[in-house]
Amino acid sequence: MRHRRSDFPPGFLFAAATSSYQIEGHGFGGAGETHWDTFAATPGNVVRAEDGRVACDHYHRMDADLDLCAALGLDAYRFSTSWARVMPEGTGAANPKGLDFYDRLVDGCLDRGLKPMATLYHWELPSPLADRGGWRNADMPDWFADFTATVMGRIGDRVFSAAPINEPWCVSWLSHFEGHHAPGMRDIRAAARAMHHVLVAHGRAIEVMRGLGMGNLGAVCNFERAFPADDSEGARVAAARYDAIYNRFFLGGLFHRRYPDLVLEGLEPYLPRGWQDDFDTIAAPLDWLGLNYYTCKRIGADDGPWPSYAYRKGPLPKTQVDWEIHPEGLHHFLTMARDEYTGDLPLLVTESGMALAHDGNDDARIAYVDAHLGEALRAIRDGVPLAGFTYWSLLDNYEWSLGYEKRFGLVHVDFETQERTPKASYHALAEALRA
Ligand code: IFM
Repeated sequence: MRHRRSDFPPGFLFAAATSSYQIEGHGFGGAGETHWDTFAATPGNVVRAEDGRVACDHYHRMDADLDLCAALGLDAYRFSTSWARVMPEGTGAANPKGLDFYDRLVDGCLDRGLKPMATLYHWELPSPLADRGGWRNADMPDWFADFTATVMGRIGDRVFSAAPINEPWCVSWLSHFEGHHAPGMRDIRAAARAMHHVLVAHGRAIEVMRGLGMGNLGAVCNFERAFPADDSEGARVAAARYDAIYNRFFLGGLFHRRYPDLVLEGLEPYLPRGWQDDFDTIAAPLDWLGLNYYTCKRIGADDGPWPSYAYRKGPLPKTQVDWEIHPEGLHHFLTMARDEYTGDLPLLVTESGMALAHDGNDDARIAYVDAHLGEALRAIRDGVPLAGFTYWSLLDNYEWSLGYEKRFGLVHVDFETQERTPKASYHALAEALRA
């Protein structure tokens, strides 16, 4: 790897990320059923109908996994807390084993000199809440606030940082408009409501955590560069609309107290009544913004109803999940966020990584990480207040509707034996961080 820790400013944080449902094993420790369990059990939704009941068995192997983080030389570990593990019914009584688990996880990080970076929600909605409409229900922010109080009441005194919701676009648009993630809906009204409620829930969680005296609170959004697929005016407009929905709706709410016109033109009739009054909650001041960035998309015009765009194939080399590799997009979003939304607020790359088939050669992943570190450095040189870089993911894990075969890990996981084997990228990153 060309880039090394010493190229970055002192105190710059290097981390790796995971999420609860993708690694823990939801069949263990009294976790409640989630909408991902039933989504996966429904034919056609997930490759081989795989689910997260066992996953990487991190529930029983937490110490070994944290040892891997420490041996890699990381400064921080980004994990998420499962709502269904902590509150199996979604509301009401907490599961003591679930709280104990996150308590041990945080202490396990601290014992190893790793800063625990918590995300409250990374997609495993308790089924009883899904039964009540999940993110479409206007009560979700209150339920989420209760969950926040419960879990952060236990670990909030020791986490280094916290963010309420990972990737609001996935929670709402991907899951309620495109139907690719649980609950698998394809409905514009459901999507509009979910997009708004997710942001209100974010704001309520921030309020609760501030009330507990916690600091270093942020938001984690995902970004995809949108290129017009051709030179036509139709493609230009379609790409701008894609960019507004994906990259600007959530930032607009969080930092400008409004939603982009290019999104309201399609979604406004479907937003919940009184949505304009929620921006005091949504735009509660933050201490940082986290950016998850992986790829770009080619967007063409489409004759169908709003948003009237269609995906086209792009020319760049692709990862195992067929995503184009476009490292410059990371610099684009770091500067765009700073210039148009966040100003001096610290930014963090909270996810960057690639899926690569396991055939023993990990060179492409090493090159991917190196190129993205290079773009992060270029942004720092251009004055972006970037404070850290997080690789997704520490372990091969459950890649949602794609099941277990898409391998994002620095560490190979044999899902038959649960044996962990650090890959060449793990060793290359360890070397870069040591140097
Ligand atoms: O695996 C996911 C993760 O859950 C959220 N961000 C993107 C990753 C790769 O698809």
